Amino acid sequence: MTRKFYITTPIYYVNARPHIGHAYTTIACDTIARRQRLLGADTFFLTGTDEHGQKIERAAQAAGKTPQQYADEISAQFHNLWKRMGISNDDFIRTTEERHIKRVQELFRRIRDNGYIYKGTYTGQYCVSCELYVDGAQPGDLCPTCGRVTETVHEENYFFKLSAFQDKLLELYANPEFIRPEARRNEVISFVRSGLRDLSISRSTFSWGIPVPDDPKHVIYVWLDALANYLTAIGYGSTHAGAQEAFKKYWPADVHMIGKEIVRFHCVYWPAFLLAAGLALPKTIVAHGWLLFEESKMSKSRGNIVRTETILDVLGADALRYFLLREVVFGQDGSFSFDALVQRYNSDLANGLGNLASRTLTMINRYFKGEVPYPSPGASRTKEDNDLREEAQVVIGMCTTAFEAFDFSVALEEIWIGLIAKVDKYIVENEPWVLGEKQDDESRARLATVLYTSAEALRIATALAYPVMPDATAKIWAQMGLGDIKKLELADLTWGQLPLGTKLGDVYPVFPRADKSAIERMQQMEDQQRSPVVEDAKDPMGKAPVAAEAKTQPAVPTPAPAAADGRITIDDFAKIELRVGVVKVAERVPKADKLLRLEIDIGTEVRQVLAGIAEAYAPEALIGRKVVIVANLAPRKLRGLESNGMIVAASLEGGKPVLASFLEDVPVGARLK
Ligand code: ME8
Repeated sequence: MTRKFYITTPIYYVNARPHIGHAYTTIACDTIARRQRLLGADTFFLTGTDEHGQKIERAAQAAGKTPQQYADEISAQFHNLWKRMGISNDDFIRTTEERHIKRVQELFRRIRDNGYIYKGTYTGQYCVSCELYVDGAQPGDLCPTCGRVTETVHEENYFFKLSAFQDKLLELYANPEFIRPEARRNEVISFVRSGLRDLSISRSTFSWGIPVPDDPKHVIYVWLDALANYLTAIGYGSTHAGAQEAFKKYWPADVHMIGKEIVRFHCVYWPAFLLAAGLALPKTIVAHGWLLFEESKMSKSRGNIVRTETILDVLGADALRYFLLREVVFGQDGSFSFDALVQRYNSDLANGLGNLASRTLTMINRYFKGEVPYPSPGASRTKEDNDLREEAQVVIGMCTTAFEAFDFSVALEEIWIGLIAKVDKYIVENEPWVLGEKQDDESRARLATVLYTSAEALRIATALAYPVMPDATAKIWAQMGLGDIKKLELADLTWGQLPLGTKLGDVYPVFPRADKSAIERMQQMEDQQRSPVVEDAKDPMGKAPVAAEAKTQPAVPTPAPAAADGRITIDDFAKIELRVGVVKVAERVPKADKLLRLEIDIGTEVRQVLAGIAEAYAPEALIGRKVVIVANLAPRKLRGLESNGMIVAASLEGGKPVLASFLEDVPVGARLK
């Protein structure tokens, strides 16, 4: 029987236009869904919009629209954006759809019939922006999640017996797979251990929501309404046989992917609702971090959002997908900047995968009339040929493990550093362009092996990168004459499957290099859109005290006096920021014998550094090597190129530099002190 796989994004509130924070969750899910399809799973990928509640009602009012008109407009923006980005969702649910409304009412009835709902009076504080009851808060207190002022609510409500589930929930969290990563799991465990109070699950002072069955003065609490989408979209509560089948097949969800700020709703309330309804629990809830822009969470009320469309217009969807998954360590916060985006695009896509594809395929066109050449038999292969083959096999395994653990950045690092950089080096060392000029049989045979080996490694890198960059990899696949990449059977991917004699398709560059004007263009497009205010007058939720994440000015310490013998103090040393970086790109600087131009990833960004080490190190040998860089050195220009940092090296007699390195493995970005 075919294995099923059901994955969901959160459904997005329709009070804000989509930005790249939303795209981030959607891209991560799309990547997993595409990978699962290639692995043969019957995959269902769900996303949609969250349209009820006081927050949306007020936002619509402020915009002079009915809530439905307002929700229709913004929901369509999300829908259209995902279409434009080629997101492969199987359904898009809106909580204002009839199918959802009826099925949520059914869920409410079931929980009530099971004895977990009672009527009472709620008096306390409520955060409209998070749609969260803030237990224990006093009038005037701020929401602990978003920092906005809470409002006092006093109303008759239906309550859910959340307190009855404390022990069951704690038992559930004993399974480390249930909440990932571990930091979030610990957070939830400590929240639940501190005691759970019953939860109000209806509101009666506004009407934009789903009426409580048999008591329409109340609307169902928007989080119960929204969370239920994961059930209703696949047919829960339907009377149609087809929908019931689908529900039986897909529930429980394999992965709920969410941002870290909505962990409590998904990991405490949601499993408790499901337990109360007697339904199975999702297998894994994965929480990712935030995308930061200008050092705080990208969000509408801060006015610091970056629109996805801007990046699509200038660099395309695959560039954004690659950047977000490669740059941000999944589970942690990560910064977004246009500079870093363009640097990564050029170094990893234009110079990396794009360049590998175009040079390998162009040489096959030139030297073998566009047909994949026959390599020499195994016995005559060199150690380098065999090494590359083995490395490719290792990368297939490592990449699989990393994707399965949601370590997207590690999976991509494996492909780029573990494989693409090594093929580049292999090509440079084997100089197929020199072999191609010779006519003797031995050179021809070697050329065939070198180009076959490079093409086979390219095929494997392309297959592994497909879930992250579906569009560009599909083009490379077609250029290689391999047909439709969606038909690839990923579970069987192994060295040696490239059919000999395959006729290549048309070869053209997939990632044209971006110049500096790309950054300016994107910045201009955003500046025109962005509102300069922090408290958005049009945003009824705009009471966000930015201070919640604003930085306080550090106190300036009095410097300790320097020693009279010229030694420096620890404070002087602390001024030098030494960091571990990894070399991504290395090339000679034309007409400068000693200089190499390096692009070095230091964890938070990729830096261009010029280093006078060309006489001691071949550029190819440096790719993937960890180095130490002085990260806070003022930039300077050498040969017209800006150098942003300095590599640390010992200088031997005669001036030969030797790069500082480590015996143990050290993470990129680590600070030396
Ligand atoms: O929370 N960085 O919707 P939402 C990373 N409707 N991810 C971000 C982000 C950022 N700066 N900003 C938003 C809701 N997100 C509810 C969910 S589910 C039953 C109901 C992502 O539109 C993040 O994944 O406020 C967050 O969880 C999601 O957008 C939804 O945000």
